[in-house]
Amino acid sequence: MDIETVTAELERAIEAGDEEAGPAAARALLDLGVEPTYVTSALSRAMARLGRQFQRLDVFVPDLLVATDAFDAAMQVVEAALLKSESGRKLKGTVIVGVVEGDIHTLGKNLVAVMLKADGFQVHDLGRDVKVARFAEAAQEFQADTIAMSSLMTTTMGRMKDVIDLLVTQDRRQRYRVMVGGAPITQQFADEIGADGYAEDAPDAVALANRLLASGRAGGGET
Ligand code: B12
Repeated sequence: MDIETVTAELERAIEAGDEEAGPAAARALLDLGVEPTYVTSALSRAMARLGRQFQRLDVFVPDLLVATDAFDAAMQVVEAALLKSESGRKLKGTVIVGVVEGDIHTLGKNLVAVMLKADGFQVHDLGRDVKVARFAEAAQEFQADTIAMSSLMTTTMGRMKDVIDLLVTQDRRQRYRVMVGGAPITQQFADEIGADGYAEDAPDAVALANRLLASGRAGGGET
């Protein structure tokens, strides 16, 4: 089978929530020689399409849940391929990642975490529904230099500002580079809340983390 056909099969499998066909198609694509990021783009595309169907009430939460399981299963295959090249690399910086309080959308955050790891960052994943104070506490606990926050909902994106405000109150804001992302987040929002950077997808998140690292200083605004 050719790459195009298998890609279509992968996207179909994710949308249908097929936990066997999804990973099988992901594996087949890697065997055909595509880059792992090609597969993650296809996975994201399928989810975005499902999101639009959800908005039109063509599919419902249970459909999203089975699709999430299929996405996770396919991601395990891609993760193994992504992390294969990681071993032996010099560690870059330490990043804590998490989905903000009130939000349980984990797929994008997981993708960002894996790709940062694959690029040589040490990543501590705080999971989902992470309380505002926990971000600040974990940054200290893991001696992080970067805090990466994800939010998928307009109703939860405000928690990102709460975390930054808390760091300011604690007089610790300058110690960390703060990255934000997720479907409703924009560069303008990132600027408004005083984050150091925003990226639209996982590959851009990695590029951003490297840019912030190369800027040679802790947080406080990307120059
Ligand atoms: C799958 C899904 C779910 C699943 C989540 C399962 C899971 N474990 O993640 C389930 C079924 C649980 C769910 C529940 C709900 N959902 Co929902 N969900 C989605 C859906 C369809 C896809 C999200 C996704 O996984 N995308 C794929 C990933 C790979 O993409 P991504 O998350 O955008 O991440 C990429 C980038 O954004 C970026 N990125 C992400 N994080 C970060 C972080 C940093 C630092 C950086 C730099 C970049 C970055 O890189 C990622 C990779 O490229 C979206 C639709 C959409 N358009 O996003 C709705 C959506 C987010 N959900 C929505 C809603 C309303 C809900 C519910 C309230 C539904 C309900 N009635 O119960 C609940 C809320 C639960 C809660 N409290 O969080 C709305 C939100 C609307 C809003 N208010 O803004 C959306 C937009 C759907 C819609 N069009 O209405 N959902």
